[in-house]
Amino acid sequence: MNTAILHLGSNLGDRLQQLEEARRQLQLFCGRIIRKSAIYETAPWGVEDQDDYLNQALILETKLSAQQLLEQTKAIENRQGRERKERWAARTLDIDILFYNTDSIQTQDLTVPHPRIADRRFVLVPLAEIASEWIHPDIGLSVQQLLESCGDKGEVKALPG
Ligand code: A4P
Ligand code: MG
Repeated sequence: MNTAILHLGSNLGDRLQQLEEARRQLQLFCGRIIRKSAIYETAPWGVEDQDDYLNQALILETKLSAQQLLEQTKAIENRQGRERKERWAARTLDIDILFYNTDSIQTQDLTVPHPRIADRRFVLVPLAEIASEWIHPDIGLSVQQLLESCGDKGEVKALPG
């Protein structure tokens, strides 16, 4: 069994419903969600002229390889109406693979750990809620340490409940 940590994002359409449907399809096609963070409302990062996101981090136990997991998560994004426009554009659903076991993977269509984890509070805050002691295999620091040294000041607030 493998452990993958995923990050979900949505800022188009019914954002809560998109995240819920993503979790349902992940359980159906990819494995078992063993932990999930709260859902956070976050200021858009990168391209700032767009609506706020909802973001959530998940720990998934899976029998899929990292490549198979990427294929399945892309299929889930596509079924949920994801359109690929310019980079960082608004989207119904984005599923990023943050970590896969302690692997470092670099192929044409997959980079793990996800390359921009350390720069983004909208990733680190939900991630620290469920995996604060997880060590970034390339940087050698824990998620909590990455959060403490992150210079991003973007707003990240947990939704109530
Ligand atoms: N890819 C490579 N590595 C991975 C990985 N570890 N996980 C490839 C997932 N995909 C990976 O992704 C482009 C390609 O990256 C894929 O074809 C896949 O093979 P995409 O989802 O089509 O495009 P994208 O998401 O626009 O690009 P990118 O560079 O992945 O953007 P990010 O880093 O996902 O950023 N602000 C807030 N507040 N919240 C957000 O969730 N998200 C983004 C997107 C920008 N700003 C945001 C948020
Ligand atoms: Mg993405």
